[in-house]
Amino acid sequence: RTPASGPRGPPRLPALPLIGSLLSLRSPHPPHVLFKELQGKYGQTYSLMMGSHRVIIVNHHAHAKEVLLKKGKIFAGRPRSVTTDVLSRDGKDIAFGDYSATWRFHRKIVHGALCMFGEGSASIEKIICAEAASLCSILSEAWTAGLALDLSPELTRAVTNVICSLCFSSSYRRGDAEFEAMLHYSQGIVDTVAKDSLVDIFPCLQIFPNADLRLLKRCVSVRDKLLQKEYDKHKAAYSDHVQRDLLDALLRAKCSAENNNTTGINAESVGLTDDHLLMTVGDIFGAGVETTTTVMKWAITYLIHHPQIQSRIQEELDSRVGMDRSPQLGDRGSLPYLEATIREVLRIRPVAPLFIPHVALSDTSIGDFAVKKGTRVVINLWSLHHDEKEWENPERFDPGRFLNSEGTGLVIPSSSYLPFGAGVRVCLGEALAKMELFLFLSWILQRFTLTVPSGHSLPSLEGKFGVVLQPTKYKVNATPRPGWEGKCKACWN
Ligand code: HEM
Ligand code: PLO
Repeated sequence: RTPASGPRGPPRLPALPLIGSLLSLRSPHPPHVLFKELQGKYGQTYSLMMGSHRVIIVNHHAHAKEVLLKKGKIFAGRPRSVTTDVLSRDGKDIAFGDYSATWRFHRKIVHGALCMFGEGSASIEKIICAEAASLCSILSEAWTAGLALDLSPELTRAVTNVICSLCFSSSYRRGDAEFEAMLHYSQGIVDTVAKDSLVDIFPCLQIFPNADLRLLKRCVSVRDKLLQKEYDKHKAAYSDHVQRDLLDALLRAKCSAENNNTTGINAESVGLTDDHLLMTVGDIFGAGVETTTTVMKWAITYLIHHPQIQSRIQEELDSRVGMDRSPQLGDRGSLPYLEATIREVLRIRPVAPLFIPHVALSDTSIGDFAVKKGTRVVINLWSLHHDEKEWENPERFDPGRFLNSEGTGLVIPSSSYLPFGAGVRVCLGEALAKMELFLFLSWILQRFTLTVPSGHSLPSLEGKFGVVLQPTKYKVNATPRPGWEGKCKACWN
């Protein structure tokens, strides 16, 4: 650094030629792995150009925490992109919406509504347990019929029904046509949205027909019709006195802003338009389904790879819960090995390995590096969770890392662990996701042992990069554990 030139930005990757190879979909590595490797050459924090945008990649926890916590408000912006604009009607949602008074207001309402149904609430626990029971009876039916199952649609339906209850007070039955449509559109969105496709790198390309963008628009329009149908039903049934779900909570906030002339808050000015409400509930619905389902799939994938970890969880369940009742949230404290396993799954395969990009809202700095207003910042959670200085043998799946030396209590052994982000943009669904992961996994493992059918190879641990990092499809045998084979259906609850 020289006094004449002032503080410098982070090391830069050569611009265009490299970007061509870096982000083209033909690159052999997914972006999070490549960005981790590039540290060797450019250091932990470096910058590159994506089209005309400068992007800083942060690979170390100290800088990540400066961005998320210490300077959380400065880095609370979100970039706009063609695909996220299609998904969120130009950022009228929480996840892809820029930092603003409207955004803060929406986050507050959703946060309040989720807390109301959240931790400690008996009703959400009941909803999750009912879905866990139904999931287990499907596994049992498949076993009786001698079938191996792709668990993905079953897990998705269980998780979807929890979020459907919270958002809309509704649920889907097996084979429901609307649910099948939802599975299809949501996968289409996951495959295309926010992907480093050419459309996002070179926004001018949107004027050309593009297969990804066409698919995304088709899927978003199916989703929007479903959301609109729920919205219309809720509007028709709306009453000031009853608040059944998140959509009611949002409508109530809208109505009270519309009827309140005294405070100067009006519905339009705080952003409580129909579009905002729809996009917000669409976010919670989409995030609620895709994230938790993905973690469940990763957890099962790793348990199949590590039968000894699976049986240790089962021993813990047998000794602390037994066979005469089902696990409940109150058991969380007495099942540390299961909790440690969930933590380890979230470490080794982070759902959102690059988070959603943040944007600097004013000139600022990261460590000694100057950062200009408008710069995009990508936190590479993959690097944080696979940092060899913080985690011994980071690719080894070892829940024991999160236990104290006696194996009796939970610890977070490194500050390089941020599965839900932190600060102003921290995940809104952390508490809900943790309840679901705990209850679904404990119910399943109390009753079944999961394996791949004989002759099948173990599922891949690599994952498919997208807005969420998903495991690939495979079939599972769920064999009832001793004592559970003959139990009648009613006893499964
Ligand atoms: C944001 C992780 C489940 C709603 C995020 C972020 C991460 C994350 C890493 C981005 C933070 C950032 O950009 O700085 C996870 C994981 C989940 C999970 C690992 C499951 C295990 C959920 C659920 C919901 C949810 C169940 C909804 C109920 C959101 C929303 C945001 C978000 C709305 C955007 C927040 C904002 O931009 O202000 N989540 N999430 N998430 N999550 Fe989650
Ligand atoms: C998942 C597909 C849905 O159809 C739409 C949707 C909405 C919100 C997104 C979510 C998708 C993927 C995971 C995201 C979430 C908002 C926050 C969450 C990006 C695209 C994470 C992990 O950051």
